[in-house]
Amino acid sequence: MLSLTIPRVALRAVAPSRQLAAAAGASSVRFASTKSLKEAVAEVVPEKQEQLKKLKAEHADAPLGEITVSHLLGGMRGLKVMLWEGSVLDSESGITFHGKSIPDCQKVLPNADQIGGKGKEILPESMLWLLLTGKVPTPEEVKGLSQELAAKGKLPDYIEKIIDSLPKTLHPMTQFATAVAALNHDSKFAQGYSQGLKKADYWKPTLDDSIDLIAKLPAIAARIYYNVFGLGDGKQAIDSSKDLIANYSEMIGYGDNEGMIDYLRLYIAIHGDHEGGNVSAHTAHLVGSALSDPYLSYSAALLGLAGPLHGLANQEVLGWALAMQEAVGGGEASEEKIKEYLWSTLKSGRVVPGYGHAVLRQPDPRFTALSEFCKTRPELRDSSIVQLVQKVSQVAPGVLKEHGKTKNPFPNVDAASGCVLYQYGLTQFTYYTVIFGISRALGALPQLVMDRALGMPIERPKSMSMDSLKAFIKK
Ligand code: CMX
Repeated sequence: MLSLTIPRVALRAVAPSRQLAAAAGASSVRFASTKSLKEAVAEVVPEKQEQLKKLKAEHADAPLGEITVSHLLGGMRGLKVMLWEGSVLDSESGITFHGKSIPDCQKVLPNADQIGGKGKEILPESMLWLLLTGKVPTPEEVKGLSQELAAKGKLPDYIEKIIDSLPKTLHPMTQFATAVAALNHDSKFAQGYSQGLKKADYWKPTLDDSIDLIAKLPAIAARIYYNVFGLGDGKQAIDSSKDLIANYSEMIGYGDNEGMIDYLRLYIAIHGDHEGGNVSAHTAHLVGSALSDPYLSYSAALLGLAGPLHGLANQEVLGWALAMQEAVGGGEASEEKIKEYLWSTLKSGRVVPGYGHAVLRQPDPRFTALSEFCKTRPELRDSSIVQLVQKVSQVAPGVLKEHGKTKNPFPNVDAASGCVLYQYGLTQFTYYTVIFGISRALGALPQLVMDRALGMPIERPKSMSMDSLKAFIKK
């Protein structure tokens, strides 16, 4: 493969390979010649269409299990009724992204060091590429994507005005969903559809809109942070030589904090996709199945993410952990005191936030990855709240097992995510789910592209009333 050398300077977004080639000869970062994300997706689409055709032809009638009344009454747990290409969640081993575990991804997906920045954690751009194409991108491909996102990252004036007009007291997630929905003003998919776009081409403007939205999420999130908390610079200072999260960090006032920037990269990369059945991903897919454009579909997903049993749990965890810290002490708290606190939560009829999962039956590998990150940084190793959260993760499974209700007594990702943000000084926990919201687009939107490429139909499961259910069973 051809090898190029480019300087660490801003390159414009369009046709990154050509620009990198143009810049060849200058010193410092080496890349391999390659393609744009859109070209890479265009290669994958016919393969996926062929795979679907075969599946339909050869296995259309293969049973995938039995549907019982308890499925209908129990939130459809375990029912295999959705196609989702980006990731698969195994109850024992956890999430894999196109077959790759989080440690695999940490080994093979390009990081900031490899594209001329600073940082060792997975770049969200790399994860996005993997989720969309199933392929590991080269550093040059990631750099090109980073530049494309930077070029598309600035918000139109009307979006800034909409966010600025919202009351500061409105929850940041409601603000986030509002701004994302309003971006559909410029949707290429919606415009193309109204002008008679052919079905075979639906995926193309869906991809354009998706990339545009992913590019703008950090600026929306930063504007909300600035308005609600008066923090960050309130400008959209997007530097095309920087990756998505380096730019986001700059906008929220963490541009100089290497630990925080790399933590945000890891956090956002590994929260990106968790197969299709979770509330946010499923919502994007469902709303998108009505051919709503990516902005509307993802806005709806964000509103699902804002529920306390889903994404909002990371906000809940931190409030709960800080109250515990006050009651029992920090990292030095005794096991007995932690147990007592856990029991007091359970006896008051509340759930222990950050524990349990609808699918997982082991500790969440995302929790493990974030905990491992904490070990690599002295400012986190020495943090009282990080230490307390780690200690609780050893004590809580025993208490939850004894309590006997939850099917999974182990920590999920939300148990660990907030305490690191808190330690780095991002103490506004009503903002935490917004960061999750930047992330989930990495998985939900690629599936929307694939749904359109595969011509997936509008989703319309059958519902039943209790009377009709009874009559059906009698028959
Ligand atoms: N603390 C106390 N009780 C719990 C519990 C917890 N952490 N997790 C589950 N339970 C209870 C449930 O409330 C349920 O009780 P009821 O029978 O009285 O309704 C019982 O255990 C069985 O629930 P389950 O089958 O184990 O769990 P579900 O699939 O119904 O729910 C989840 C999964 C995540 C909503 C649940 O474990 C929970 O509420 N956890 C705390 C909130 C949380 O951390 N959410 C984040 C999840 C990750 C994510 O979506 O990002």
